[in-house]
Amino acid sequence: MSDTPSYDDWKPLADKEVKGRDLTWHTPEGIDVKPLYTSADTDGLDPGVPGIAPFTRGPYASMYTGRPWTIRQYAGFSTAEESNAFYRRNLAAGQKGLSVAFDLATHRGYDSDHPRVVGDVGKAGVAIDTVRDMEILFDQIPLDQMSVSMTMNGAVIPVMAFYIVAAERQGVAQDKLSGTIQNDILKEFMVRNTYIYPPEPSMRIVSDIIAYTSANMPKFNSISISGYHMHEAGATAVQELAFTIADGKEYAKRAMEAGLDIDAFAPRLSFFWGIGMNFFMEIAKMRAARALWHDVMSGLGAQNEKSKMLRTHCQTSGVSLQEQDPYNNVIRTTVEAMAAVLGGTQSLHTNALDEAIALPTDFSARIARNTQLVIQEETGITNVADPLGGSYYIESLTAALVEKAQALLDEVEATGGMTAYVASGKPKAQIEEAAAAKQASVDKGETVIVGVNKYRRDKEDEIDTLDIDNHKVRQSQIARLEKVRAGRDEFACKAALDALARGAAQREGNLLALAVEAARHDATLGEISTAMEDAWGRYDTMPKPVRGVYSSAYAEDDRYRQVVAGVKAVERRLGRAPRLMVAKMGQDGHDRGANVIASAFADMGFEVISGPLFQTPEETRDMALEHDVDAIGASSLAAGHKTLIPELVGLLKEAGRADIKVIAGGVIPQKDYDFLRDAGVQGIYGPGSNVVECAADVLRLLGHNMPPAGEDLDEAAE
Ligand code: MLC
Ligand code: 5AD
Repeated sequence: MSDTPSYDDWKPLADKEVKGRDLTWHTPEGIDVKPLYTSADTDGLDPGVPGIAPFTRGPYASMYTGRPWTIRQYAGFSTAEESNAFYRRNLAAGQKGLSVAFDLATHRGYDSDHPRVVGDVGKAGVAIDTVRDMEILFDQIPLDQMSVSMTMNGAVIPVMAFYIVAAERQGVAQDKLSGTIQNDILKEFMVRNTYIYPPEPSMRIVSDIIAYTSANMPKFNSISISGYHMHEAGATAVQELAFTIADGKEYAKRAMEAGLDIDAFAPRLSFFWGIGMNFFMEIAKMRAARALWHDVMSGLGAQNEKSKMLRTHCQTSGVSLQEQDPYNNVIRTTVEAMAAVLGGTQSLHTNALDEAIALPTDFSARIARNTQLVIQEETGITNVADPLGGSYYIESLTAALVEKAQALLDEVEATGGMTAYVASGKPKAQIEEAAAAKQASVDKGETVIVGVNKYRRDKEDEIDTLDIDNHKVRQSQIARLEKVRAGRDEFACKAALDALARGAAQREGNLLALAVEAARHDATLGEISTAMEDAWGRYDTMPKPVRGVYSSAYAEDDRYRQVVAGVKAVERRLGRAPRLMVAKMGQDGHDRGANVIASAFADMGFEVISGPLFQTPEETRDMALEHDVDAIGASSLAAGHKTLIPELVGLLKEAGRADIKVIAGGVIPQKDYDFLRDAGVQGIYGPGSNVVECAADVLRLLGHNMPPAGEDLDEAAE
């Protein structure tokens, strides 16, 4: 073998070709990827075979040669009737499993008639208030045959109870139910933000659900431990791996502390990854995760091999998709789906091409689904288990990720586990820092996004998007709520809710068992949530955006320095720095964009006031007046913009402060721009906006004459 050419034989040839340029790729994970891998890199790295510990190559022996992954498209919008019809159309066209997206009112434990959720009902998912809604959602879908995933974390107790009772009313016993409940609260406190209660009682909910399902629902996955949302919030692969595996370990430990045998529940713990454009990194991430989990569960004393076998769902990345030239998104999703499949996923959602603007239409959902059908049925990829196993690069990258993630896992462990680590705010700050660095790299054109910061079209074509009339959905939900309340045995319902409230306050009984009883008596989602909220309160946090990432990334950038000089000029005129409030109104907890804006504007010299999540327009107004801000940037990613932002503009006018400029950013379809401008919104920034240019625009709004990009810096200073 000694005469086989090696890396050292190759290196001088490559150096000559590229004239000595360094070809090492320094990844955001801190891995130095070489331009070539050879057999020398995989010495001692034989990953074994699929279906046998440590399962690096896949949980099942036959993998897709035996059964392909489940095509499971996440969906839900408007009413239960409309979502049910959408599900049935999709199942008829080749989808294999269901995955329910609930609206934000439901996520946060509010009935549709609650005053805080006027802008949210039916918008980002389906509105569910009672068992009746759940029955309609699954009408003509036999729950003993269809596996159902439900993405629910905050209001997980009422939603699970409604699902169980809706099945009962279909004649299906609990032990026949198969599916998954997300039930992953730790990542909510880090990135997704649809928590309701403080961390401690929230962790009790998680273990009560694990206890209930392991006793009564043997085919149901009690949790979907999710890295996806960290990925979407900007986490590197190492962060996503380490924090997610650490979350899983924490849940397992809590369940064991509650007296459960690890092998009774661990086979039904499942995972969920976000899959972005970094093709090989994502494949290696999924393989590394399986090896790490095997190790963690062995360490906790699991005996059953199934307890140590990581099974996962994947979703292609939403943030990687763009508003500009949206058909490029089909290509991106295909590449990401290939990574998920080559990484060995068990279940997959592929995003629709209109992702950056709205929820999928029938048209965009069909292309998204067909992306999977084509890979499954036309490419031959499913004919070999783990076809990339043994690749020098893949195996090296897998090992590098295991090593880096293990180091971060050790750090978490040294802090006392993930609950403590989350409470320290460290993981959230680390992820936000990675997100800000990534945004700066995109803004500077170092990270290329075709059609956005390179090859941008002069004029974009409009595409049809889904529009939901939330007022109409809300009216129909309120009508059904009234009907359900009028038809129930009020006395029995109240008794069941009281029992639940006692169970929550006194730490007795299983909360899900108590809620199932209340659901049988038609208690509403809001009532079940309130019964527990009365005992524990609602949890609030204040955002703490990171500082300094932009200023260091942009230290040498002329346009950035021009804007900084402009801010200084405004500061001289006002006698203080210009003040921007970054506001999040409604139940939309997506705060990556808001945090990036807050941190970049602060770095450029603005005084930034970050409003808390979940404000009403009144609360935003009050805070803006209290801090006497010059402008409010309202960030909206869940379609509440047409209701909440115009309301805020009106409230400022009423208060005699029409001078406070309101700008909007986030997922806002072009077709809504005129509506918002007519309502008095002075600037709108969709996905793909350059943050430095946004700041230049805000200065212009504040009356500062910013020279266009490229003009002389000294001129800009005054
Ligand atoms: C699978 N099986 C095989 C096999 N492959 N049997 C023989 N040979 C093979 N090759 C068997 C399995 O053992 C199992 O049976 C059955 O087939 C189904 O396979 P599975 O691997 O369990 O697949 P699935 O049922 O699809 O479950 C996948 C999962 C699950 C374990 C990852 O947790 C899941 O579906 N998760 C989806 C989560 C989701 O959709 N989340 C959306 C989040 S959206 P048995 O008998 O062993 O069960 C979101 C966005 C947001 O979060 O923020 O709102
Ligand atoms: N229907 C379909 N997809 C949805 N997503 C979120 N809500 C819905 C919904 N109601 C997808 C998007 C988003 C990710 C979190 O999930 O792709 O980016």
